[in-house]
Amino acid sequence: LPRAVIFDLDGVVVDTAHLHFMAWQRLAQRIGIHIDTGFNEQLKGVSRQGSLLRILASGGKTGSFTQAECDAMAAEKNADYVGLLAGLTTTDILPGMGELLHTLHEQGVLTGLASVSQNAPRVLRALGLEQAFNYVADTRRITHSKPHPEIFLNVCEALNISPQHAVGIEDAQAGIDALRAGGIFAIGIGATLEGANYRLASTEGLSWAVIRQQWLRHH
Ligand code: B16
Ligand code: MG
Repeated sequence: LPRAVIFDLDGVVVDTAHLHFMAWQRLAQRIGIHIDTGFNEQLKGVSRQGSLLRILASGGKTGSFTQAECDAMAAEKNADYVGLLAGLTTTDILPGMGELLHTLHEQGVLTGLASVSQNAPRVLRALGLEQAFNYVADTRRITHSKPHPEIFLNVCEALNISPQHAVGIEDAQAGIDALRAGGIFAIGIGATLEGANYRLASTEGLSWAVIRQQWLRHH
């Protein structure tokens, strides 16, 4: 059986994608770029700077701003996003995820968090989950973003287990690709993900029993 379960944050433990989108949309609008919710799918799991570059590209504005202007825009979006996070409470934990974390601890299965969000500690605090993980990846120490496996391998190392003994849960294609590249059993949340070992439409059906069953089916 797996010895650790590694969670992505946004889209797996909590849904803040709509808040990221609101903040990006306001920023984009100010510089004359229109983005819609379909485009937002492409921003999931992508870092702050990476997201800004994709938005500029979508509006044909690649190279239109200096690095200082880009930094200012990213900071503006983040201030807006942090303001929106103020409304976040324990009721925003996605269905089943509080129970799953609880069961894993009971079963002695280690838990890790592999989020690229620099706001992850703040989000965990708002959800009352700051003590819920055995290890939370420190984004400042990660140099390659997903789909590179670095963040997941970093969590495995910190938990002192090999990737073959871990399960990862992701809602972004870049995240699934990162898990596969790292040799970690990948569970995908979302209908359109490719390459996951097992896929569910939402977190609702995800439990330790399901993880165990899928693990045994593949091992
Ligand atoms: P921040 P995850 C990701 O979180 C989000 O999916 C993505 O939309 C966001 O741009 C990224 O974090 C960076 O967030 O601006 O707060 O550092 O899915 O890796 O938990
Ligand atoms: Mg995510």
